[in-house]
Amino acid sequence: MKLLATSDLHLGRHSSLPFEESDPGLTASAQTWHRIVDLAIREDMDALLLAGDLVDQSNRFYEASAELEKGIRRLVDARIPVVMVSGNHDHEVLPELVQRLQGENTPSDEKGPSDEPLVHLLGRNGRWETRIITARNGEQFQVTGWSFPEQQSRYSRNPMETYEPPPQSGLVSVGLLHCDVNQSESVYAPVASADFNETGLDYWVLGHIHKQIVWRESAPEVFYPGAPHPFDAGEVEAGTVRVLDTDGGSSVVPVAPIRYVTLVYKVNDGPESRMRGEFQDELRAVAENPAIRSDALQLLVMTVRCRGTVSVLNRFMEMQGDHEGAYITVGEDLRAVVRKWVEEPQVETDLEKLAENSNPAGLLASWILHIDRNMAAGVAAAGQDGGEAEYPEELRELLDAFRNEYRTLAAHGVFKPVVNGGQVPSEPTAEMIESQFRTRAMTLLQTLITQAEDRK
Ligand SMILES: [Mn+2]
Repeated sequence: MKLLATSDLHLGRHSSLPFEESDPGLTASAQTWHRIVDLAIREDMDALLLAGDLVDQSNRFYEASAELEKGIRRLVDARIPVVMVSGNHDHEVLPELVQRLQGENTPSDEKGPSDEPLVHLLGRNGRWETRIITARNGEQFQVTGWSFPEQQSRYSRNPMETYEPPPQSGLVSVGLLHCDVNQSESVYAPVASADFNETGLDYWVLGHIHKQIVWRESAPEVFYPGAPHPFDAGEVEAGTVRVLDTDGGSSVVPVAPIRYVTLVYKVNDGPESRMRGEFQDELRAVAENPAIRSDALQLLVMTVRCRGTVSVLNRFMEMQGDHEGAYITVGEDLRAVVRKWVEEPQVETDLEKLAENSNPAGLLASWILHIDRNMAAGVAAAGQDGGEAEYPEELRELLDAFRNEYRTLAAHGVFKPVVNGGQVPSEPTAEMIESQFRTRAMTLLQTLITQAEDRK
């Protein structure tokens, strides 16, 4: 069996863009939802598993629910069962929707081999429930799920406390849960990753976190598939669904027409046309990345961290300045737009060697190396979902001071509104702090080196 797993569609919500977009459909998560339905039908998926927050709270009663219903009806017509639990955004609308579909959730053109419904909402009102489902290919499998109580968008207890392994059936078994893993203070059904270990199931499909996270590889395989449609620049890992092949491994399939990407770009000196050409080649390489590449992809929203010497960066940024907000053609049907340029000047020197000195330049060099190592290890965005990045005491203190400074400046409206669709976030991300601190440290280091050379 092939089971398509996803969550957190937040139908009704739009992706934020740095500039006016002529095609509003591109930013709507509904577009991605219909692509998921197309994929399920085209690739003969045997069931669709949905782990909550399908409809965004703020738009729940109107067109968003209608889009969900349209897609589910198409799946039902293709005889693909849909199994879901509700999350903290759709706890009110899903019961209503499933009720509406009841009685008509067998295919519209022909009656199925049995009267078994094809649309399932499991674990209503915070009670665990197990159902045996007949997949599209006729095979049976078992799903155990828990839904947010209808009246509650917040739930501070751990739903796994009341979990009981379902009776052994010999069938492939899946758990569905919208929950917050390893965040014990969360008000969105906090659970511990270890809670899934002895649950007797084959898979756990979790919802709530928008990036893909695999908590356990097998027996059971426990994962957040992540949101299939990204909403802002913080969601670089959203944009995919997961396909579980019960006869062997699972795979990640990109589905979103829009992706947010952070690119670390080394700017090389040269004639203007070559500098532009190299940048475009780099964007093509991003689009070819298998984690991103798909026929569905239409727009890359880029954060570009430019590296190079101060003079080269100045030239490159001057060139880009003439084209602020311009869409860049990357390929047929694919464009890119840069939401933010970050200048990260580098000195033509061996940082490792410089860091061996105990003078101010050596100290600056060692801090820059620390930041680079953490960024390379992907812990730059620490404090969101990941652990804290490891820094020496004095650097951590400086970064904290830098963060406070940012808050004060943001509160006084000092920053140009260039991110988040015209909003300056009042709270900087760890990544913002680290890269801005790095830029300042590098500029200072450059000054120290120039002064030392002048003295020679
Ligand atoms: Mn949620």
